[in-house]
Amino acid sequence: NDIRGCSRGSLIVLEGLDRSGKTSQCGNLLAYLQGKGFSVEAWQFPDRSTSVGKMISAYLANESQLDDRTIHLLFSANRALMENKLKSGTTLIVDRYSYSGVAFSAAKGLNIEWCKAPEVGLIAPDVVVYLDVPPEKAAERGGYGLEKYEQLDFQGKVAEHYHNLLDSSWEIVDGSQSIESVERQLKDLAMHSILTCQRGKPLTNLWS
Ligand code: NYM
Repeated sequence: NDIRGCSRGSLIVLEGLDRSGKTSQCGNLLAYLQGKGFSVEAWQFPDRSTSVGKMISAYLANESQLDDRTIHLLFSANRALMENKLKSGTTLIVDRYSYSGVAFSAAKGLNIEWCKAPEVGLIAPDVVVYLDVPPEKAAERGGYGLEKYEQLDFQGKVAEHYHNLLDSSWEIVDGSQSIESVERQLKDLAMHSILTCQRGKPLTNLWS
């Protein structure tokens, strides 16, 4: 059996605090899987290229003001449907997903069930990798403080909400290790997930 054949792709999500290393690791994983000959794309939420994404970007840059519920719903509306891509055999590596939506909005005090509601029924990831970095350590990594939410006390609250959301299906990777070590673990997790999907693991939905 050619493991690169056209069964469905895997939905691999990376989550974590700001500056936890998600974006670089997504790039490395993409290159690795492409090198292996897989059909794979890297996506990122918020997707700032769309018109809704531009509103989100302006909000994060403190160039516009929106109330907490409105920005939550914009983040939600920004999450494109992935089903057709996955079914066509393409694996998606996604930098942030609904869990960011819930963790960041809940950290502002919004009701958790209300935060989940607009995304009930979205495709559930096959694997969620949480890059675990203490907020204090992430804050040392530079570039911090340029966007809304990038403050130590707020990130501490976000971390608490992530920890409330995670369940036994999440893979927690210690993001304080060397880049190479994190990379190795991500490759193994991704390969395992891709193979499981190719063997017929069904798609499921979020928050159900
Ligand atoms: N963010 C991201 C949310 O508050 N809700 C969401 O649904 C998503 C996807 O946007 N601080 C926040 C987390 C980040 C910020 O994301 C921008 P990034 O990955 O830094 O571009």
